[in-house]
Amino acid sequence: MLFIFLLCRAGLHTERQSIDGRFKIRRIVNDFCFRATPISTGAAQLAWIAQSKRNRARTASINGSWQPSRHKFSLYTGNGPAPVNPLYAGLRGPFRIGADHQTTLRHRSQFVKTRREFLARVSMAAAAFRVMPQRAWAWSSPDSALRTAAVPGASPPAAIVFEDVIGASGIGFQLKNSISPQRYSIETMLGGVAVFDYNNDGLLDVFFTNGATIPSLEKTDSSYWNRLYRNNGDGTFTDVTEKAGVQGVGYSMGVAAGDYDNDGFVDLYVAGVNRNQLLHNNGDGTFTDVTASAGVGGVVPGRGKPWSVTAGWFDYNNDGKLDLLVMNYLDYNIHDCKLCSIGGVRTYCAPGNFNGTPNILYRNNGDGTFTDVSDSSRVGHYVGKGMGIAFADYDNDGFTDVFISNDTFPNFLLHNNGDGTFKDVALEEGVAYTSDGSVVAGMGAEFRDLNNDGLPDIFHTAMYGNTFPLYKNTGDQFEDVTGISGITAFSRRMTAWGTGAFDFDNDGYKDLFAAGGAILDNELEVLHRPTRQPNGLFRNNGNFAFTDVSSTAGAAFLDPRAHRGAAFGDFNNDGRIGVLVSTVNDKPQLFFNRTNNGNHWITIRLVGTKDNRDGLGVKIKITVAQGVQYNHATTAVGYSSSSDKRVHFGLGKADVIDKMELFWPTGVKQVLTHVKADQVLTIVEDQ
Ligand SMILES: [Ca+2]
Ligand SMILES: [Ca+2]
Ligand SMILES: [Ca+2]
Ligand SMILES: [Ca+2]
Repeated sequence: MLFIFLLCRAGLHTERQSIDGRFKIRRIVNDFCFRATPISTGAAQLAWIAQSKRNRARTASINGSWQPSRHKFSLYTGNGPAPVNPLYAGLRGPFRIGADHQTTLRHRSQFVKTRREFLARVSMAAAAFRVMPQRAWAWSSPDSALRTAAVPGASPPAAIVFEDVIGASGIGFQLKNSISPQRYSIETMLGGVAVFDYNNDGLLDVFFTNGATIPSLEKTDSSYWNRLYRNNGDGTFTDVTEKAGVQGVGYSMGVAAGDYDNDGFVDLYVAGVNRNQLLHNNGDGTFTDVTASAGVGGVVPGRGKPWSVTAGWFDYNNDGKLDLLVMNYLDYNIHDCKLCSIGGVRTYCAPGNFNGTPNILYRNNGDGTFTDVSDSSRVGHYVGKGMGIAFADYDNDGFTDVFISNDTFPNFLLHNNGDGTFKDVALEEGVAYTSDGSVVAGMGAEFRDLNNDGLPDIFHTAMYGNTFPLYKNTGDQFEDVTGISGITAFSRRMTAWGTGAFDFDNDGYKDLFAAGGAILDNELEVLHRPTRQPNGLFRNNGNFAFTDVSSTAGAAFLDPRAHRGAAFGDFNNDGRIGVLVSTVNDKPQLFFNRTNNGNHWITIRLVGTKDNRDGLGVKIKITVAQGVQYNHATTAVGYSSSSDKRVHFGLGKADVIDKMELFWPTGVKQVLTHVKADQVLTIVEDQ
């Protein structure tokens, strides 16, 4: 250890040789150094150790460093297939080719002035190399301006309290994964839920995805059915699964709710291991499986039907019709897959044992059919191991962008170019890796404005030993503010899946929820860590300062379980946001929010006319006496789950909204003034 420490002090961690023999040593040193090295002021370094896809035995590395004091950009590559020309395509300035296949490029002064530009250069070089990143590290400066917004001397706010009402709800659902002695990876990954109003009575209904028998992957009896429960409005729910015809097929996993045909009734897309399903809501309490006629079965040309974990609805081309993003996870075949053990005990394999699979983007043609545009949009070109999808127009250019949290793989931030194409800008925007350059096990994702500046921020859950990264959108770039957020202590010792940013105490700041649960069912036995874990709740104090308030959220909230998907909505329209959480091989939790602080609220139900009927993608800005707030309409939240499409704001002590501005994706701007608080308000898009 002392030896490594001395190497770090001596600066060997910036050693740029990439001869095979030294490679391992450097990686070991790097693994230590990025933790041991203090954050340097403004400097950014990034080492991208990569393997050639074409020849895995040979290794290429791309290393770069940027320091504002020197305005220097260096880029080194070496020891790979060395496609020199594509590497320098688009790069200006002098470069020289060194010995030992090492190519060196230096730029001095004025050329690369910002960290963002530096990262863009490295990203471009990596793309030219066609390499897969394995590890990177970077340092960024801490933001000393970030402080808690708590007022000195103010009394502490009332606790956010949840009551689990599942017992009296009449919901008898049990999530069934068919656990096997072989421990097939799919078994630990299920559990998506949806919260949506299928019958337009103003009450949120709930939908559960469910597993199937293994290895057939068929729902051989009713215990494997997906389930829909109608909300009766009195705290009870009625099982309408059979009447609605939503029992499902295959080993189901995720769900996305959206009215794709603009008929006023919300439809469902169910993603699964072997079958995906589009269920059209007929408006009479029944659904019809239209997967085949719509052309959205989830088949990737040349690959068959990969394992889908979730999907999301959004209008990427602003034509008023909801399009569908299907997220695929590992390249996995239950009949011919790797099996894993720890200490001789069979466990679920880590994702590193499998390749990723491309995601699919379906464009809505408006006639009940969809066209696979994965290739032309480039969405299918970015192959990761996605678990979370979240939508927001992070750069306010009018087109909805996509964040994808990848499992032990750099995240994607797919910028919507507005011309039908997307580009992954995660590295240069600063959300591919954490601030210490780590790739974490990205799970559920959220993409909303957390500090009320109109710029959507990014949060995602991860596994034990990682922190749950929190990225602040600065308007120029994202900055990892996890370290000053107050969530690290909790997140380092937890694994979490579902997540969401909702203002649970209606004080004007969106709080964070995380559904806890270990990945392995035998985690305690093999890793000596709790298998069952409680949920986490973090109160937003403003300025990215959060307080872990899990312990005061109610006894049921702390019940440790194998939690998975979570969906959010106000089940009884009292203005307080509740949570539905699934649990592997157990009943779900249905949390009604019992927070009692007298704060005001408003929930906005959008009706698009020119835009998509659900109003997904609509940005809303409200102004009250205490300040402004922003939110946008989306159902893709957390892990494999779908939340209420309605847009909720907590208003604190304000009982009137002075001004409400709505920005519809197709360009309509609508302004309302002096809007009364404490109501579910329907707003129809101006013609
Ligand atoms: Ca309903
Ligand atoms: Ca569209
Ligand atoms: Ca955008
Ligand atoms: Ca709050």
